[in-house]
Amino acid sequence: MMNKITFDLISIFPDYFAPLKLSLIGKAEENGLVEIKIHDLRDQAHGVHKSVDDTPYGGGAGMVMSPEPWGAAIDQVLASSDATTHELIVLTPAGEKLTQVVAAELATKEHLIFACGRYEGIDHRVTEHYRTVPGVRVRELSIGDYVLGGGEVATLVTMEAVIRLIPGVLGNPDSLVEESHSLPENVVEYPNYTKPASWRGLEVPEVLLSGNHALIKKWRTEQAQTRTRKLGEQTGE
Ligand code: 6GU
Repeated sequence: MMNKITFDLISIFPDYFAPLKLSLIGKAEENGLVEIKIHDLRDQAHGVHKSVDDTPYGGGAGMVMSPEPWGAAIDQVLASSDATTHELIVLTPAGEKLTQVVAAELATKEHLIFACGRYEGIDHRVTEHYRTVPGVRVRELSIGDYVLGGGEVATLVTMEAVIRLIPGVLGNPDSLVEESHSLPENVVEYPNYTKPASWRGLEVPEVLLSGNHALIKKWRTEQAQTRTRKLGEQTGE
């Protein structure tokens, strides 16, 4: 049997993960390629108000997530896992940028734990503590240079990027091979067309109808290079 990757997601909004039942990821779970377990952080909050946050030491705006519920939730996930190594992924705009290289690396792991912070983030001692726990690797990840309300959507993005790279998940693995040729130097693909050959007065480029595979390959490479150069001009790279 293929070794399956287990994903444990910890959040105060478990309903955010409903879309994981759909499409590619839903199919991957049905086929036993991944196992996804969702945990409500609030189950680990024990005060009368089941509070998971508090005011920041040193003052300042907003609230900080308390370390105790996070410690309890992560300990429980670790204790119920039979994996030998665990990646504790903490979603934060201050993290390392998620790239295709990072996604490909995560796709080789046996156990991924996603800690979804909200508010101004999680008490710093949580990552500090788990960095000292044997068998646990802590990875702080960001999905881009903008601020989200919490790590849940970033978790969905990261999971989609990772899960499609797991062997057996994609119907046609050739699409992964084509992608890998274009990474990381050249992340932009050539334009794609399908039937009809003429649509609203716009024609599919002749070369793609020619059946000349060498010529098609050359055209696609040129198109991808042109797109990559234009994107670079826009973003100042
Ligand atoms: Cl991982 N979290 C939050 N809150 N904002 C983000 C992010 C993560 N990545 C980009 N912006």
